Amino acid sequence: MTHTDLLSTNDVRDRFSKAMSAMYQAEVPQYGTLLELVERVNQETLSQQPELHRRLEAQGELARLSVERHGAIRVGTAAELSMLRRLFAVMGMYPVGYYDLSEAGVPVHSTAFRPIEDDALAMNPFRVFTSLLRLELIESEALRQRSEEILAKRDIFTPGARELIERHETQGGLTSEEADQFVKEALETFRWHQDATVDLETYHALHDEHRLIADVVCFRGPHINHLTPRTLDIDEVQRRMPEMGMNPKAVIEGPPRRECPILLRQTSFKALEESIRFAGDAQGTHTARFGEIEQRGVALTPKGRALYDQLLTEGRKQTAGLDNDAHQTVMKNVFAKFPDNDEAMRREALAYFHYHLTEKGQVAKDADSADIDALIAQGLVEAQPITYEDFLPVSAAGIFQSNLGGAESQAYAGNANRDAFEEALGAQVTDELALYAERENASKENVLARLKS
Ligand code: OOG
Ligand code: NI
Repeated sequence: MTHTDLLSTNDVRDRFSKAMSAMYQAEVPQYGTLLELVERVNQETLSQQPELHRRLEAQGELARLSVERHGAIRVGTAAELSMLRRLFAVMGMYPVGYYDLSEAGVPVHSTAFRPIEDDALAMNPFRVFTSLLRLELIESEALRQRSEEILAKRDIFTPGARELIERHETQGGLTSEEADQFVKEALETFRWHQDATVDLETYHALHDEHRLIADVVCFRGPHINHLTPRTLDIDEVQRRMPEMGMNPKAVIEGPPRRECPILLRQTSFKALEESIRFAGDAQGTHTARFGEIEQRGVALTPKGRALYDQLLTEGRKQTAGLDNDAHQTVMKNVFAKFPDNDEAMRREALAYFHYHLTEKGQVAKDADSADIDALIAQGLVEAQPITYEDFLPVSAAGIFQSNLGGAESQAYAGNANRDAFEEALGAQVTDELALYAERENASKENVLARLKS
């Protein structure tokens, strides 16, 4: 087989994300309604803000807007997680970032499988937030054992998916026909099952320990629990959700609305109660699946992130129990300390930027400075914000909580254990901040080299 017969991993991911979206829209019709609303608000925002339209187009962000999605799944064992790592690699998705959610009372730790290279992100940035249940945090010894036994009996992958993952590994990719088959087989892992693998009593016992444990342990596979389109105006989508029959979570997570968006803002419509047939034929319900939206802004440097974390903590002390409007007002006041223009964020090294030559810079020869600030001042170089491609642990915990039935859970004393996560994964997770720093540096070196020649 020649190399050219093989499809690029970007194309496999693109096919998969579209198939996943179609499956989820068929499974959860409200998700289709959410997509419609987001599309409408995005179009309105673009026509009301021609400058934003121009900028997104110039940055190559417009084309990917409508394919922009992430999803989330939760698995129960190390074997499941490490096989998922191999499955996502077929689609050019690699584990980036470690997220500890135990501190927020959710007994999981997580990573995001996502594309890494610029061109891959630009083509289709589909990511899957993937959590591993931490059975060691479950207090009841009996329930922990019972969970382990149940999980040991299931295989969440089809034989066909396993075979095609191996073929990808030995062949260095898949042909177009193999990729279509792979997408079909891989989707089976993420499908919803209306029948649980356990009886109602076991479900209740696990559910009473933590709703999330029941969600991971009692089913045949890690059903996709939400998908997430990208919006240009999350406040407007949140406001209009009820008009379209959706019940939004109480508040938008993350930073407040700004002129220059930072990191990530998220909200969701709340998980639906769905009927389930339990072993022994008892009927019951389970609440797991929802729809989410995200609005992405610039990636922050460690310094910017420290300021974000500090202000978030400060804000959260004042927002308990507030409705979204009051919550956002508090956050806006607290975040007044975070400079709200690109140039200030760049000068103060709070955020990452991609440098490129302006039209004037492209024809300039032998620029007499190697100082990027001077070159910007001379109009030879321009800096564009680099979009944040990752997640936020406090926001993720908020999303989990509101879709697990609301009530805040107590923090687990267990806390972060990145080593254990990586051992289960069978690989190290890539540090997300290092990726942004590399992209910024490479762009800087590139413009300096081109101006010298
Ligand atoms: C994942 C919640 C986190 C996000 O966007 O922060 C998440 C889950 O509920 O499994 O998806
Ligand atoms: Ni999400």
